[in-house]
Amino acid sequence: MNDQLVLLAFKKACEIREAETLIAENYNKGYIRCPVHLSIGQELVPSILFSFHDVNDFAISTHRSHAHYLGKGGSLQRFFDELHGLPSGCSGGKGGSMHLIDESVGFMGSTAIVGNSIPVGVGLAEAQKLSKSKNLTYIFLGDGATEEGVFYESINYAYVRKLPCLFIVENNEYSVYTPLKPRQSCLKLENKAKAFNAHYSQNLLHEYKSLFNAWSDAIKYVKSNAGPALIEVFTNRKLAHCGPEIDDNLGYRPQKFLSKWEKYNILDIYYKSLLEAGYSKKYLEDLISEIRQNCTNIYFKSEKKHIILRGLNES
Ligand SMILES: Cc1ncc(C[n+]2csc(CCOP(=O)(O)OP(=O)(O)O)c2C)c(N)n1
Ligand SMILES: [Mg+2]
Repeated sequence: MNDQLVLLAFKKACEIREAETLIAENYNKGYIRCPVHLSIGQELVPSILFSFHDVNDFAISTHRSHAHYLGKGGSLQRFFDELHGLPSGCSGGKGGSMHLIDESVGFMGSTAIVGNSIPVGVGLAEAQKLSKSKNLTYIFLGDGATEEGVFYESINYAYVRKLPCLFIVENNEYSVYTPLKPRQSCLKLENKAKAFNAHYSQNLLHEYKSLFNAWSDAIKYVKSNAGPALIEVFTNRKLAHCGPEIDDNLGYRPQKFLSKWEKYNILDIYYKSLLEAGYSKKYLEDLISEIRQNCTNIYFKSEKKHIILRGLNES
């Protein structure tokens, strides 16, 4: 991964963090009426997705899909408009946070029912294969979704039909408040993926370079007609499962777990690497300010449109 690609990934990660922070900061005004599952802390996967940007690849995602939509290159304005229920939103303002789509960049949709978009992704990959496309389909899911029967049916079918599917599992170790152990008899996703002959790799502590390499290998693998690949990325969501709050006071995640992830903030990791690569602190700080300003302008444009459309008074 050369320095330009690291810079690109850093910029995307900053844009996603900023967009999510704006939503969190403004949510309680009540202008966004849909529930939001924010992915602050989980920007590694979508930023690496962006470094492999190809609008002809497809992607599908879950209830926590903002970052995947943006990482696939989805329009930021239409995203904020969607959250504000506007007709100019990416789903016409009728879907909200959990039903994002931007077909122009291959982001083919996200849905609220855990596991339910997985077979849709497999179907998209089958269509690619049948039409002799050279592209692939990304299927984004969480650790909880690997407990749905359809995950196993889908990965099996993808192998049997040798479909170009790349499953990316963001394992934040929680399904709402429940950790992995009381949920799963076999904790190793590696064993489960390999049982279905999927090519497997994992990323433990936000090592972005090794994720980039694993991602590149997985793309080559699925494009070689060998069947699906699965990358498991351990990560951490910083906020509550749903909504803009920090809920660490509830105590469902051990302090040791939270402190561990404090050390692996992906924005800090990228920043440090870019400094080491010779980019100046001023250059990086200016870049962050520019991204912040741009996101802020776009966000408040949506908010304003919402206020006008609904005839509300500004709070
Ligand atoms: C079929 C189904 N069961 C339960 C729910 C309620 N639910 C919404 S998100 C979620 C947790 C999913 O966990 P995971 O797949 O690990 O994703 P994360 O929220 O950690 O990103 C649950 C149980 C649902 N939406 N759909
Ligand atoms: Mg999870």
